[in-house]
Amino acid sequence: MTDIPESHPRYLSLKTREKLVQGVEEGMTSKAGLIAHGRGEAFDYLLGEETTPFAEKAERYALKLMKEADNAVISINGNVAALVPDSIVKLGQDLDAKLEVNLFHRTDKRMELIEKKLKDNGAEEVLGSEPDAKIPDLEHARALCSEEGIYSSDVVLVPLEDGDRAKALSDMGKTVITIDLNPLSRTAQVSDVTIVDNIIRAVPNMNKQEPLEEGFSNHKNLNRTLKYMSQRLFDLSEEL
Ligand code: PTJ
Repeated sequence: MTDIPESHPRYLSLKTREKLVQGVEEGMTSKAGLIAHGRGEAFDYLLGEETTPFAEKAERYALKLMKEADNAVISINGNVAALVPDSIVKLGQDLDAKLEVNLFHRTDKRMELIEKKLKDNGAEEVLGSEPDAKIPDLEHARALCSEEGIYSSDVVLVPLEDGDRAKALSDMGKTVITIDLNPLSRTAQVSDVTIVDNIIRAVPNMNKQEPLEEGFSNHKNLNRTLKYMSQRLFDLSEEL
């Protein structure tokens, strides 16, 4: 890994990139994962690289839904495994949620490496490598899932998800929660709870927060997030 001095003004951002590059080198993260992250970074700039009050509210509402679920499942892909392997395992344990590896660019090798990464970080059971069910209306590999996990889940957390699959899960009647820095992505738009935050902040935050007990409207929350981004751009332009 490139040795990045802690004094570098973009230290955290560069370290995060390095984790993904390492994930690719180890074979866990897809090359497309690097592109996806770059897009996420651009949106994070608009948020000021901070968790907004709207993201925090969505995170806390997600905790409530997952706690109350009969079968909560967290879907893990190559970016999630590279960026937050420890805190996502902890979240699963705290919420009694199952972990399932579910990949867009699926190969047996990647499935195996991601499962190992999660187990190295304390996960006892990781679903996904022996799929016995399919998400309806999706082409072959992306549809593969486990009957006891994603297929029968009532609440599913799908961080950094493909819009098609998020929609298919929603069409199955599941409550879909996503973490996605792009509030305009198809996933962000079709989910029941959209956490517009960087996963490197969102998951550790969720480990610390209490479930939200007041009402929540995803539509209003997304709307406020977009206004927040627009206002921030406006304020920045005024400073120039
Ligand atoms: O490991 P795989 O094969 O399952 O592939 C995973 C990726 C992420 C490559 C795949 O699902 C993909 O191509 O996703 P998309 O369609 O590019 O969507 C990813 C979304 O996540 C985009 O809207 C990004 O803005 C957002 N995103 C990227 N990095 C982060 C993020 N959101 C939160 N935190 C991030 N660090």
